[in-house]
Amino acid sequence: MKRALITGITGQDGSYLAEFLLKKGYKVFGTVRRLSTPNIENIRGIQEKVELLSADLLDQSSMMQALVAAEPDEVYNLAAQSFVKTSFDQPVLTGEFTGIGVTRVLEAIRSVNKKIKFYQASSSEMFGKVTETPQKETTRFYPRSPYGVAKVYGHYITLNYRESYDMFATNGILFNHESPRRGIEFVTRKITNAVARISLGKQEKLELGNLDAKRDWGFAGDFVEAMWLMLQQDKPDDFVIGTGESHSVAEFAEEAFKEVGITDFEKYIVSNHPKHMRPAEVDYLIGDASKAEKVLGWKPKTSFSELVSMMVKSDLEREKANK
Ligand code: NDP
Ligand code: GDR
Repeated sequence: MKRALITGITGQDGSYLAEFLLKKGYKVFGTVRRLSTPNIENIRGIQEKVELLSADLLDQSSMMQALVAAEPDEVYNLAAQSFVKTSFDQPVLTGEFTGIGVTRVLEAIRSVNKKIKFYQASSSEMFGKVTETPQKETTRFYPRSPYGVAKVYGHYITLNYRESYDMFATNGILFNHESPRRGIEFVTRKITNAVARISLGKQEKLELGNLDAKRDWGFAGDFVEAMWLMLQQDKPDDFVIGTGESHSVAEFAEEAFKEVGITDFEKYIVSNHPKHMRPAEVDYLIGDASKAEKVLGWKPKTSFSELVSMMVKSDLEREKANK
């Protein structure tokens, strides 16, 4: 039986990946950090099937102990401060979690067992102010936020450990992926949650920032399969994962409101709200995942409209239950 350790198992991707690996017959371990109210909502359904270990990306020895306890064949480093807007408010902490944290995990692997395969959650935010469209593995990085800069560090330190210590260290450069488990602060979930509430008469307006930003949005459940496939290869490498389709925030909102029969959606939206504007914006991202298709045999399964519909339906159910 293969063994995997997931940092960030309580997050959106961690929970989908854990479910995916359990189905593949893995013994799954996940790290959780000490919080006053542990965030276990996403893994409630599989809590008895996974083993949770206490570890924090800020604490080197806890990462080492987690590796010693789990004895994993594969480590998926999904933990991070992952909200771009917050990275402008907490740039140093974001660097610690999202950047240096990667080195802590790599160092722990190097000390405990160099044969462990490592996956790093790199991001399309590294392309930032894009120098080429669509973006692929060779596209130059030009990050536009402390988060993006920290991810570039994480990306290159992963590459460096691959080359310096002959470790199986792989970067998955994933474009935005969403789901009903997406944190409520991210724009997609913020919209689908508001759409559900507005249609039920619980909310009047939706405050958003820049409606013109365009993203390549896929479904998280599809994307975790690509993470696993990357670690099943003979050699470590870097892969872009995206859908090859891009939509604006306004288009996402239009589609989501349509799902509940509202067509004049603009009247519910307050745009360019200063609270949600960023000091530097990423305007337009679209991924070219042809290398992943060729080498990994990976393709997205869920369309944009299926994704939006799934998220709106889930929020409607949740809001109806939350009287
Ligand atoms: P989430 O924000 O949903 O999850 C982040 C996870 O990291 C949570 O489990 C959180 O734990 C954990 N975490 C945060 N800080 C620490 C810390 N100091 N020590 C240990 N654990 C910590 O992110 P996603 O699931 O959306 O993303 C997973 C990874 O992929 C992240 O690295 C993200 O940056 C990256 N990424 C995501 C993309 C996306 O579109 N979703 C696209 C490209 C990359 P807790 O529950 O305690 O808060
Ligand atoms: P992003 O996701 O920054 O792409 O990072 P987010 O959903 O936060 O923003 C997407 C775009 O929408 C615009 N926007 C708003 N965003 C939020 N959150 N709230 C708003 O009210 C709002 N209005 C407009 C933003 O300006 C932006 O252009 C996500 C995270 O998951 C990262 O961890 C990951 O690496 C990247 O995706 C790929």
